[in-house]
Order: sequence, then C-alpha cells, then structure tokens
Amino acid sequence: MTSTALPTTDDLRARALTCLRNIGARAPEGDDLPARTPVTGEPLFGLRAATRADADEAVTAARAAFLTWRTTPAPRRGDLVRRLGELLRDHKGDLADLVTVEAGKIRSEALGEIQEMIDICDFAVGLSRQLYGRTIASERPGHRLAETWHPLGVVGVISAFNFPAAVWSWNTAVALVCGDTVVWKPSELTPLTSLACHHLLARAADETGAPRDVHRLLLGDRAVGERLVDDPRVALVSATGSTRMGREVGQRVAARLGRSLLELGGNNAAIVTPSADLDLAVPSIVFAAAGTAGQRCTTLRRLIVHRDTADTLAERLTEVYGRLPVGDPFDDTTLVGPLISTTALDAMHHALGRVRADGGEVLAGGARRLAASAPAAAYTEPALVRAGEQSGVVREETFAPILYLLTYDTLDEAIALHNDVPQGLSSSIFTRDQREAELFLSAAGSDCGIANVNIGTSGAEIGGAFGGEKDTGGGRESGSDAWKAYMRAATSTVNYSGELTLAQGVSFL
Ligand code: UN1
Repeated sequence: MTSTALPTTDDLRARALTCLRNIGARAPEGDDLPARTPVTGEPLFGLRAATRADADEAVTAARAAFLTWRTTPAPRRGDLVRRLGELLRDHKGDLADLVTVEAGKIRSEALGEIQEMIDICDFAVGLSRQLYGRTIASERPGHRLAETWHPLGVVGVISAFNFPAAVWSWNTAVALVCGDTVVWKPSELTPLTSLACHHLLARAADETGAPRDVHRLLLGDRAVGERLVDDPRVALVSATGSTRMGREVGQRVAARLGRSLLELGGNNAAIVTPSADLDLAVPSIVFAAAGTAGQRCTTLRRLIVHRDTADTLAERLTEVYGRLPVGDPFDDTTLVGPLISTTALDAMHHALGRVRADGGEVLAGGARRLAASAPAAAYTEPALVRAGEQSGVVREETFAPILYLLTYDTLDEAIALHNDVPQGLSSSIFTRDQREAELFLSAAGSDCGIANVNIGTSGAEIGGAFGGEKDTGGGRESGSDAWKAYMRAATSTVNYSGELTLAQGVSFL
C-alpha cells in the first residue's frame, strides 16, 4: 500500500454527505439498499430501494413527459443539456469525490469521468441543431423523397458501477436532445453518484422549463431493471454491463420487438510489433491495463508481442509493475485504487490459479494488499502474466487487472490471435510501420468497434462512436452518429406532379 493510511469509513461517509449537500441532493434515507465504499469495503448509508410499482409509475411519468418533450424544438431541448453541462462544471469536484467514494477510482480518473460528462453535454448541445435527415433522388418525375428523424419514446438506461456517471450521461444527454425521456436504473453499487446526477438534471429541468419527468431515477435491484426491460412502453433499453446480463436483456427486449443498445464485455488486446516505440508503448500499456484497477470495459487484457521484442518488453513492464502505487484512491500519488469488492478479487485469484495450472507464469504483481484498518477492502497489485499457449482463461473477461502476455511470429498470426476471442470492443497496435498499421485498421485486421494505433485500448474520446462487436453486443453510444439509435426515421414520398406514377414501372388502373 502507499504510505498514507486509508481514510476511515466515517471520513468517507462525511465526505459523501458534504458532496451531496453541496450539490443540493437530499441526504439518503431508508434501509433496504446499502450504499458502500470499496475504499474500506464497508457500508455507508441505507437507502430506500424502488419497487416494481415505482418502476411502472416512473415509466408512466416519463411517457407522459415524452408527449410534450417530443414536440419541444430540438435546440430548446439543447438548453436543458447545456444547463446540465454548466452544473456539472460547477460540481465537478463533488461528483468526482462521489465516484471515488463509491467506485474507488483514483482522483485523476474520477475527474476525467466527470469531464467526459461535460464533453458529451457540449456534443449533445451542438447535436440539438444537427439532427439531419437526407433527401434522396426520386426515380419518379415531380416527386420528392426524404427522411425525417423523430424522437423514439422512453429510453431505459441500465448502467454499471465502473463508469457510474459518464455512461449515463452519454445516453441521457443524447437521448434528451433527440426528444426522448429517460428512466435510469444505475448499478446498485453506486447509488449516491446516481442521486447526485439525477438531482443536477432535475435542477437543470426546473431552470430551463423542461418537464421534471424527462428523467426518472430508480435505485433498486435486478427486479426493477427487469421491469424496464419487459415494459413495452420503453422504446429503447440501453444496457451496459456483462455479456451474460446483455444476452438476457437483448433476448427479452427482442421478444417484445423493442430496441436494445448493448455495451457489454471486452477482452481488449494490443499488438506490439518489432518497430514499436517502446518508450511510448510502455506507459500506454500500463495505463490501459492497470488504470482503473483493470475495471474498464476497455481495459487492456491481452498483449500480443513479436517474439523478438517479448523479453525486452516483459522486462520493462515488470519493472514498472513492481513500483505501481496501490492504495487510497484519494491520495494523489496512488495509481491503483481498490477493486469494487472481494468477489472481484476472488475472481482475479481464480483466474491467476488457472493461468498457473495451464503452464503460465505470473511475472509481476497479483498479490493482495491487505490494509490493517480495512480488512474488507479489495486492494491488489495488478498482475502481469505470461500465459500458456492454449490457456482458455485468456479468452474470458476477468474484470480485474490481469495482463496476459502472448507472443507471435508473423503479423497475420498476431491478428488471428487478436480476433480469436468472443468479445470485440477495443484494440490497438504499436508500430512505426505504416503498412502494419493500415493492415490492422483494414477489414482484414482488428474485428473490434475501436481500433487504435500507438495508443492504448482505453480512454476513448466522446466524439467517436463507442461500442463493439460480437459478445460486446454491437451497440454504439456517445459521438459520431450514435444518436440515430435514439430516434426513428420516417421516409416520406411527396408527389407534387399532379399525376400518379407508380414506382418500379408498375401500371394499375
Ligand atoms: C466503460 O468502461 O464502460 O474509453 C466505458 C474509455 C472510457 C469509457 C469506458 N471513455 O475507457
């Protein structure tokens, strides 16, 4: 552990209350949903959990709000999101503190998460004046063919603990300017951050004259989420989490012919070629693999290194892994905060056990760091592992800081190895050879939704579309034209010729 002692649970409770008070959110009350902190692994407060009836009522309210929101001009809807962005700027420090208390992120990454929210608000405000449709050349004389994008309805957002605020904002800022209303079921592990976000949005709604019910929050367990998944009034379910969860959500929403947008597991890899600049690659790899204690969906989990470079790179990484400061995420010198729970730690140790059983070797890290003052907290050294050639564990996503090192001889082999996993979120290549980079980015290269060159797999900007293929679920959120998932297109043919001409040359009457 870093030299400073961990804060006490009482300190963390007081800190969370101060943040909520600064934001103006009401203090938590109730006893059926505990708010916890991974910093000490202990409970902070009891909260009141939503019931299934609350979920039904929230959808009814959001649906009613949709009927006025959908005809509010999009640039006026942008006013709400602009105000939200301003409030996020004003309360950046408080929100980041809540993220650190509840998700255990180090301060710099927690601030980065709030910045990501501010960025998407800016993006969405611009988007509110750019919801363009196309006109299409009609095959018939005196006809005009056009598409118009309309709001979709109520969007159910189900989000995960590891980005408790930013992933909500990607969905919500975009959905709101698109004219949708939102019901949010956050992770049970991060209720305080959700309360704060919801409160700021409600305040922005009051100040800009938007209906309060454009956004509803449901703090609750799986049963509450299932209500959103199965409710035919929820036009789109946008869910972030494990592949197992997403497979169930996707199937249930599809059974009622609803739409889903899934952002699920990743098993992200980077290829390091012989021409790579290792001074650039090493810090990029360590941030992507050990940052956020390995708990990003974009975390780097596999490093595919050319055989001639493998030993040098392993040595350099081992040296950095040996001095990564693990400990209190509020301490500015810490780079690796806690895992979310001891269950996550158990999963990590189980995976490392399988690596050893399959003939692999742990090159650095992997040991638990026990804090005497907080025995329930799950601190660990990130692990650097040389994986066995055929080890099945490498193909699975373990949501913890384990980086598997694999070697290759030809780039074709590296790309095949890269794509030989069920997931397809993020990827990168470190090379100074343009041919190698272009091949990796081509249709014969990475099969992921995100493919980078000379940068790690995590830490994407909001301007691009975010999401991945295969078991990652196929959804795209955030920037580019991801907004189209939150709207429906109507195609219109207008005949201004005074004559009936049928398409495809059909004659009738
Ligand atoms: C996630 O882990 O669910 O690219 C989202 C990144 C962040 C978002 C991660 N911008 O790592």
